Amino acid sequence: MKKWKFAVSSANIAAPTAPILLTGSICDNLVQASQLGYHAVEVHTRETARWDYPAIEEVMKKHEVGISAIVTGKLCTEGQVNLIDDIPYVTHFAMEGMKQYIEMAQRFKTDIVLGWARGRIPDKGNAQNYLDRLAGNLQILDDYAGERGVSIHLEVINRYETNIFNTAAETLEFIRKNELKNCFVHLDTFHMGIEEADPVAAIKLCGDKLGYMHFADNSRTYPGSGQIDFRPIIQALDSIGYKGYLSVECLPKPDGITAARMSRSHLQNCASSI
Ligand code: LER
Ligand code: MN
Repeated sequence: MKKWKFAVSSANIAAPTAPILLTGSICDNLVQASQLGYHAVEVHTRETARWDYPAIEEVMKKHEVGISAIVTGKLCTEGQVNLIDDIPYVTHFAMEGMKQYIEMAQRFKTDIVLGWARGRIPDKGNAQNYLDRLAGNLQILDDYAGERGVSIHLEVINRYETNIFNTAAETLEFIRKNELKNCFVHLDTFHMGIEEADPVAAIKLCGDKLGYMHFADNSRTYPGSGQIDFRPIIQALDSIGYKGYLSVECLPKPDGITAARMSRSHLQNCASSI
């Protein structure tokens, strides 16, 4: 049976409405994740975080736990910048922030997730102009990441949160058309439930361009609490030879630790039964 790698979302601090399960210092989150049977934490952080790298690396080694990805959403939600803004200094600072995340990921030997920080096309905007701006900026970041051995996972997010990359097909097409060698599709079972007619087909369509996976149930509570059957999803990941993490990113209900525990055991049971 294939051994899957499991990760869990974490941050130093998070609103109860955010899909973050472990909160606290990065070292405490790493230890907690390991005790809950996870192989890694996914770190949602500001680009400016000043980590004590040697101390963190020591905890990672001692507890045999890694970092699955650095998530860049706070650059947008807190930093208020994005990669397609009409105001040049806003876009400039978004680019600088993304480069800082790439350097952080290089140091942690991991990858980055690009979600909301890509921006949103204004309601009356010419979509192609914004997509061209995004392509130009992503080409620069793609090179910057490639030189540092880092991949950029473009998260496919539902229409109520953004209007760029709502489906796997659209994201894959953008990556291929713009020859982004270090960019990959990142799917999330919660968003797929809203946007993909057939989540299994979406995974298979991505094939070796699928870089990262988020797991939550249909109402975004922990996997196993709702209607999604995760077995065909994991089976599809197996069929495309997916080597990445199964990363749990769901609401901390009834609380983060319980949700992390329930997710881990449900996904393991699903994986074991395929
Ligand atoms: C982030 O991974 C995500 O899925 C978005 O919905 C922002 O929470
Ligand atoms: Mn997600």
